[in-house]
Amino acid sequence: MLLSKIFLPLTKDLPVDAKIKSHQLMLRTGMIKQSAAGIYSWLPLGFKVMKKIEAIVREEQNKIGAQEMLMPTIQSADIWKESGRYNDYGEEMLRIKDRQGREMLYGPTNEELITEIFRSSIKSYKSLPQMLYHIQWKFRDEIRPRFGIMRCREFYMKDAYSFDIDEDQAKQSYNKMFYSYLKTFSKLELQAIPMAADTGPIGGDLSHEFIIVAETGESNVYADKNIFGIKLNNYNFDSGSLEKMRNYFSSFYAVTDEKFDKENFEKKVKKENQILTKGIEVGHIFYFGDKYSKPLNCLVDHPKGKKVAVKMGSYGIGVSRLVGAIIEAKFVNDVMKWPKSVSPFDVVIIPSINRNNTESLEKSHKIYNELKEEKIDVLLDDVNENISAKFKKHDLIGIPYQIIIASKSEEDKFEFKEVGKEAKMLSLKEIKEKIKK
Ligand code: 5CA
Repeated sequence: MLLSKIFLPLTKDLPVDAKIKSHQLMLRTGMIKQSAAGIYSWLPLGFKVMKKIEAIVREEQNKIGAQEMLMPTIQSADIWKESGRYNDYGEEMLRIKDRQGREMLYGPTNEELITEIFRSSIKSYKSLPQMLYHIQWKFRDEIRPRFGIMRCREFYMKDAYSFDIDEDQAKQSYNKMFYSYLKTFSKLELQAIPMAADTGPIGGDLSHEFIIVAETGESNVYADKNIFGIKLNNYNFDSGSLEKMRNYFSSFYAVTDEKFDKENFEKKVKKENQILTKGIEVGHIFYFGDKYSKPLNCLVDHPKGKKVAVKMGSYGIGVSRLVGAIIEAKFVNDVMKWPKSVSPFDVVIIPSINRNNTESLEKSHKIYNELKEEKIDVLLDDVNENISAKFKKHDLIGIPYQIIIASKSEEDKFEFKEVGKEAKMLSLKEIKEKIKK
């Protein structure tokens, strides 16, 4: 695309009320625009990044056999009354009445709705296990929405739900999801550490938060530094190896505030390995057995004859929060570099343009067309401004590869730069290979 044509409302000023890097960068590069407290519109640049993150999340969910569906954002209060959470959820739930006076709500999560869908169609253990997910907007009337899309009221979440006949099988589903989360975050070039967590309003007795370390995170993190060095192998999906993998992670101390116990931390982790830092929660998984299936009467025939409540878990990833979390992790010394997997463009061409010389712009258009033919998603900065202003702007937009064209560039070699590295003179063929790798 041509930069002069796209909707990219860049601002030069540092937004006054944006306290953290990601919020500032997203406003300055026109990725989002606030429409009400804690509610944002996603403009083309931000939307493109979020959709790429969503695609990676989807791919990794599908790989473990989770099936995508879509539930509505508006739910009936009736099912929440059946589970007993309608009152418990408190003021975080946005409650609405329709014209007939029926009580509705904007879903903050979907345990009740998915259980209701499941109970009306699945009757036998023969149809188990099942794993369903959707990627949908949620609303939580947070008391203090802050940090832009990191803690907002309307946000985009992947939520998955597993259904199994007994606890052993359900733990296997939990472990698959645990593994899938590690894979997902590593594709996003993030190191997300699974930490034993409190279950809060979702409930249950087994839960992990996936946390990326960042000074601006809202969670306090206490961990053994060795957990950061674990290499993720390719595991088989047999129960033994996945359980071993989760136990291995769990053998290192890593918790957030609610689970922190100073005495235990000091006893289990050598002084030199103790890490006390802050982190951002990008995912959270729960096993809660029959907490919803029992009150909602979601029963299936057991092989031994009687009917039993299915054993369930739920698994969330903050898809919209991840956009901010990636910025917190990758925006260093005022220079942004998106991971290639989610960058809004593969490469940007930056010609040095001046009024008397259109040669570099013409050259740039030629390269632009050639790259497009190869299905490379390329941005051409055809805006008429000086080169140093352009560089400053691209420090923020964060496309990982730049091709810099000066009017006196050689015919067949171009200055190619990976952000954060030395520039090199390469042929177009070599550039294409680098980008596609
Ligand atoms: N039903 C469960 C799992 S599906 C659930 O709702 N879990 S959660 O409450 O932990 O949310 C899942 C993920 O959504 C969190 O890990 C976080 O990344 C994201 N999230 C939660 N609240 C917000 C918020 N206010 N703003 C942005 N993202 C949020």
